[in-house]
Amino acid sequence: MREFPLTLSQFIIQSQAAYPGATGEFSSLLTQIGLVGKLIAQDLRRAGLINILGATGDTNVQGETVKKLDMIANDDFVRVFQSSGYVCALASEEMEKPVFLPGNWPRGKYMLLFDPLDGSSNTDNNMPLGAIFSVLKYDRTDRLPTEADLIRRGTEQVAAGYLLYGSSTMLVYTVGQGVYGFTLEPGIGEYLLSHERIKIPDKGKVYATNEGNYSKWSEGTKKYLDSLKVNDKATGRPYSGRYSGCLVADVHRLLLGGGIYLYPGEVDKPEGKLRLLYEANPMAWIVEQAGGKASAGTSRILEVEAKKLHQRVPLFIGSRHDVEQAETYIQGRA
Ligand code: AFP
Repeated sequence: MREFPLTLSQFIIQSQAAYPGATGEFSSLLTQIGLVGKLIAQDLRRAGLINILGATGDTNVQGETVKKLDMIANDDFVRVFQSSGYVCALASEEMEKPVFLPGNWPRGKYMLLFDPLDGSSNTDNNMPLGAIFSVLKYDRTDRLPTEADLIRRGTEQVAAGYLLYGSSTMLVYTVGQGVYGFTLEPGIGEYLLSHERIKIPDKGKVYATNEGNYSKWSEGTKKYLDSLKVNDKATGRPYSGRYSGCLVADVHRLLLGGGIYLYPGEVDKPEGKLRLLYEANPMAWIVEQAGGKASAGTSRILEVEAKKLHQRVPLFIGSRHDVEQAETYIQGRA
């Protein structure tokens, strides 16, 4: 009989069997993420042909120009999950306030936080894009959730993952039992298991960062990046620079090949650019589950105290050795 890789649904059902108490609601939530991925991948394949490129002229809560595809991706997430019956709250980079499903709507015990289109500056030039999601559980029955219920530490996530729209469309996620990657087979419209138990190399030879910001970094961060450029074969240096402008694409590369991605704080923006709840936390959990590390420079990302929904945080993420090296320089211990 032909050997066929497991589909996402088959894998989730098999994994669910390991949780006797599982209701299937959680499994279906992950399948719905896959649906959103198919919808956006479809739009991206034709982006140059249909009028969804260019900016809407609006700006999002971050004051960034919103490109049409950002809003299409955001609407796809909201539309799919509003009618799914699996969630009770949705929070997005593109929405100042969360969406709370009304009491009379089909609701579930999960809250979904997401960046619907990561790397949106790549929209017009056919470079990689992604989406990042984080799932929290809400099991109170005495009241509906509020914004405060969404603002939780990364250690409280029950699932985290990303969609990568690259040469192929991938869904990569963890529920705390390792990291699994699925590749969309467009011919049959199914995600097939392609990367089982992803393990990030303990040390890499690639760094991903926007060096245009170098002059705004702390002395420790500058010294760290300078150290990666020293010509010393014994320690595998110099590293190669690879930066796509899309966190998902850059971290995916590191997850498979090792290395470090850094978006440091800056002198006038110590909190950095990336958002804690729906970018750093989910990517941090995935990388830790793959054996890597994710730091804000002086603390573990997953333990950073969240205070605001769109809170920003510096991010150093990737191979354990590389992140620890970065921390040594940043903390002045090098
Ligand atoms: P956009 O989605 O606004 O393009 O931001 C993408 C991102 O959050 C992350 O995916 C990139 O690694 C980083 O920002 C790129 O930021 P710079 O353009 O400042 O390097």
